[in-house]
Order: sequence, then C-alpha cells, then structure tokens
Amino acid sequence: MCMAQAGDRDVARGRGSAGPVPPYAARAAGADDPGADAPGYSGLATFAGLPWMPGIDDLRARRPDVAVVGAPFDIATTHRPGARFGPRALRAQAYNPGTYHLDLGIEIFDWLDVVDAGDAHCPHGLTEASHRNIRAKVGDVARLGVIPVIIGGDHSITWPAASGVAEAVGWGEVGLLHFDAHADTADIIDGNLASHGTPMRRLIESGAVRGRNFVQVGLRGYWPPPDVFAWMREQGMRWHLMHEIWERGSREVVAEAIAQAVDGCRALYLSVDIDVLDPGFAPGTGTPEPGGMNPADLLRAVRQIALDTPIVAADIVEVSPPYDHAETTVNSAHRVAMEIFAALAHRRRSAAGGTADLPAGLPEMKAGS
Ligand SMILES: [Mn+2]
Repeated sequence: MCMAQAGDRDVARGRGSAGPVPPYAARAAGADDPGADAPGYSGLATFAGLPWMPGIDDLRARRPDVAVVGAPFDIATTHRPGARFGPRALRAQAYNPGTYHLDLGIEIFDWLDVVDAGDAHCPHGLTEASHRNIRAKVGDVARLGVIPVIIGGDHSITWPAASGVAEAVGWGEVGLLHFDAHADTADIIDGNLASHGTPMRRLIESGAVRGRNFVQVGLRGYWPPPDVFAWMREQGMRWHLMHEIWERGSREVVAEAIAQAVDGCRALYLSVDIDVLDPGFAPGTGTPEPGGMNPADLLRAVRQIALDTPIVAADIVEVSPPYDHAETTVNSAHRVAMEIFAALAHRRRSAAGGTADLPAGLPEMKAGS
C-alpha cells in the first residue's frame, strides 16, 4: 500500500518544510478514535482501531450499531489451549486492512457505528464465574439494541453469549447458524457440562435457541458418534457436512443453510469456529481438523448471512494465537468481523436509498444473490 502524503511530495520536490507529517487516515478520525488515524502496529490496540468503550453507560449514551466484546476464556478446551489470547491478538496483531469494502463498494464506517466494548472479565480457573460475566456483558449490549460481535475464547463461550442474547431478544426465538468442523453437541465430556464440545446442546436444552433453526456448516472428521447425531435429529437440527460442500459447492450449501436457519425465525446468532477453515489456512486453533473450508468461501458466506438474515449477534471463536503462523488465523478471524460490518453497512446504505461506489467493472452485489 502506497499512501504518500501530498506534503511528502512537496518535501521531495524541494518545496515546503520537513516538519512532521499528519498521520494518514483511511477515514475521518473522531477524537475518541484511538487507532483510526494511526497504522495498525502503533497506538492503542482496539479492534480495527475502533473507539474503546468498555462501560455500559457510555454504550447506552452512544448506542452504536455494533459492539465488539472480548471473551478471553479457554479452560474448557479438550486439546490445545491458548484461545484466551484470541481477543488480544485480534486487536493487536491483525493487520488493519483499510475500511473500504471493494466488493460492496462501501466505506464501511461511514454507514455503521462500531465500537470496541472491551472484554468480559474471565477469572482464571473459574468457568461458572467467567461464563456468568460473558452472559451479563453480552446481554447488556444486546438489550441496548446493539449487535454484539463476540471474539473468543474457546467455543464454550457461545453457551453464555447466546443465552445472554436470547434473554435480550426473546428466549427460544433465536436461530443459530454455526460454522465449525465439530458439532459441539455432546452431552458431557470428561464430566464437564461446560466443555467447548457441549455448548450447542446446552443452548437447545435450555430452550434459548430453537433446534429447528439451528443449522451447522462444515462438520467433518471423526466426531461426534452416531448417538449424538440421533439426539441432534430429535431436536430438529440441520447440518451440512464438509463433504456436502465438496460435492455441491459452498455457495449453494450456504444459501440452503441460510434458508433453514431463518425459516420462521426473527433473530439469528452467527457462530464461527475458526477451525471450520482448513488447518492449512488456520493453524492457530485448539482442535484442528484437516479438510476444511477456504477463507474465500467462509468470508463470502459470512457476508451473505449478514446481508440476508435478521442477524442480532455473532461470535468468532477458537483462535489460539500461540499455535498460529504468520498471523494467518488471526487475520482470517478478523476479516470475518469485517465482512459482518461491511454487510450491515451495506444494508444501512440500501435502506437510506444509497448506491454502491464500486471499483470499475464489478456488478453490484445484492442481498439474496
Ligand atoms: Mn470446532
């Protein structure tokens, strides 16, 4: 990226002074915007350089469209730990790519107000207390009518996070679209009801999420066993194995999954376990399973979901930075959030009668396409 300043040119041509140059800005920076006018590797590490707003009173006063909430918790993982470092890595190590979405032709933050609401406090070793705090913080955000985008953390955090959302928008009225290599619907693992392999069962058992609007995409490998799938079938759950994506293609399968998830449902929670990606793309995760999706398909799926569904919340989990290489996992997880932001911004613009400002030669992307 070459973003030389006009002032630099003047200096290079021997005109003007060699005094300090203003930081480049991809967008107009507000006074409360610690990272917007600085490169991603400097200044305060908020998510995408967005305003830092950890207090509920500040959120209530501002009422942003979206608030990023960290859930740095990883003691429910069955294999490799490290997802507690996911929120920090997504804030500090993801490369901030700019703010203009090329395919949608939109300057994202001109249309969508997004803040970083900080982390739910997750005291070490205390699953119940951590989950209670996650549920409370996410619920507080959702009750304001703000869309929480939760960055984990292991997948156990979806239990409290989606419960908090269901409490806010309607218990049992939330559908869940779930991208993952694993179904995470076990009853109990090693005596743990709150394992990262059990949250989806807890959500259906409690009635927080409807079984018939619970749709999974990308399952593969060697788990869970048939009795778990039998339970899932009894709940009316639907799932699309990675094999089906391989056979039919991602676009068609995702369109069907969206239709199933929103059928008769007025609110949707999107949960993305980064291990839905092939470990070649996303090595930094707790339970890597070969044979997964590629980032292009996942990012387009997420964009389509945020364009086409009544999305009220999303989470991105299982990013384990100690196992990452070259920040590939961190960057893919970060872009999942960026696709959600861009699609929601596009909806705002469409509702206001605005049109896309597209790079030449690209057709405008529509909802439902
Ligand atoms: Mn998984």
